[in-house]
Amino acid sequence: MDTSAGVVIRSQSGFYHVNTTMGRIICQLRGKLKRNRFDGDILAVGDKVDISIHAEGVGMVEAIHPRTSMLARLSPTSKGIYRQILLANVEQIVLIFACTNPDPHLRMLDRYLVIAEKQDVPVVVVFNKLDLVTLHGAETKFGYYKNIGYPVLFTSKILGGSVQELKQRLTGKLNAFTGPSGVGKSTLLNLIQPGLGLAAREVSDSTSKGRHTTVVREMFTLPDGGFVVDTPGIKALALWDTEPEELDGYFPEIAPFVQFCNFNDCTHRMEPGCAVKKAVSEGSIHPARYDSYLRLRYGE
Ligand SMILES: Nc1nc2c(ncn2[C@@H]2O[C@H](COP(=O)(O)OP(=O)(O)OP(=O)(O)O)[C@@H](O)[C@H]2O)c(=O)[nH]1
Ligand SMILES: [Mg+2]
Ligand SMILES: [Zn+2]
Repeated sequence: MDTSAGVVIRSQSGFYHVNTTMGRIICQLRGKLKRNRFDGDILAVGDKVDISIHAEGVGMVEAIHPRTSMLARLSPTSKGIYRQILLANVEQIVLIFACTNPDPHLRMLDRYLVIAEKQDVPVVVVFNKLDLVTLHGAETKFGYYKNIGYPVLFTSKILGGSVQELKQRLTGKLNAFTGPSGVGKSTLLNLIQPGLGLAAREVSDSTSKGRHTTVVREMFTLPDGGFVVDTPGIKALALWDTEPEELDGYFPEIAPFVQFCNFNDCTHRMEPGCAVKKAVSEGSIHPARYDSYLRLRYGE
């Protein structure tokens, strides 16, 4: 019997397509890997695995390599909270929102950014549907993400905009495309590689109500190298295991000010001598970001 290492490129109802040097092998999970795991996905697209090959093109997943990162969300089920892994070992998160129609939910964008910062995964922020607004208007409204240090691209299926730059930024990496429904994720994938958006449409997740067994996830190969996985928007905040004090570090423009607060345990709300509040009033920290920070930290 042969053994091989590979990457999970497709997952559907307990069957995993694993890319190996011997081609694509369709695998199931060895029973021992399933034991005592009812609270979340055991294996996901992007996972690196060791497999045994039993017949032509068919095998078993024997071991899962430790993950370097993951994009996940928490779904409530009748048995409790289930951790659904949208993409394991993600190397870049592409956050797509529309300039308008639908208007971007920037607090949701900030939550994604925190998830990415926590895992040290680079992000590209894309505002699509530029044709429905003016570039000047879009830059005034959303440009502050650039000042924080995130790459911000404005795109449009009609005008193009920064579609080519987006394509270049995807090259050579395992990318997660994510963002709310209707913002143009599939459309952008089609612009990058005709046919990709259509393929991705089939995997877009309409079962966001906590069912997770029927979802197909698949990794698509990009023309110039690299991969992209279209993932559903995360409505529920999947910020497990995050201590409130940790948050400082996940807001790159807030973090540098914290050391200058008067009190070591400053909550950055009402203390005198709070350097964070001062930075907000002086314009170094955008008020909307400060608001997102407070909501994440104190649930306000
Ligand atoms: N005006 C305008 N409309 C766009 C643009 N990009 C996409 N659309 C339209 O927006 C709608 C949604 O586009 P999709 O690509 O299906 O959006 P999606 O993000 O893949 O949505 P889900 O698959 O539901 O998550 C479609 O009617 C598109 O034609 C754009 O740049 N400008
Ligand atoms: Mg889509
Ligand atoms: Zn403070």
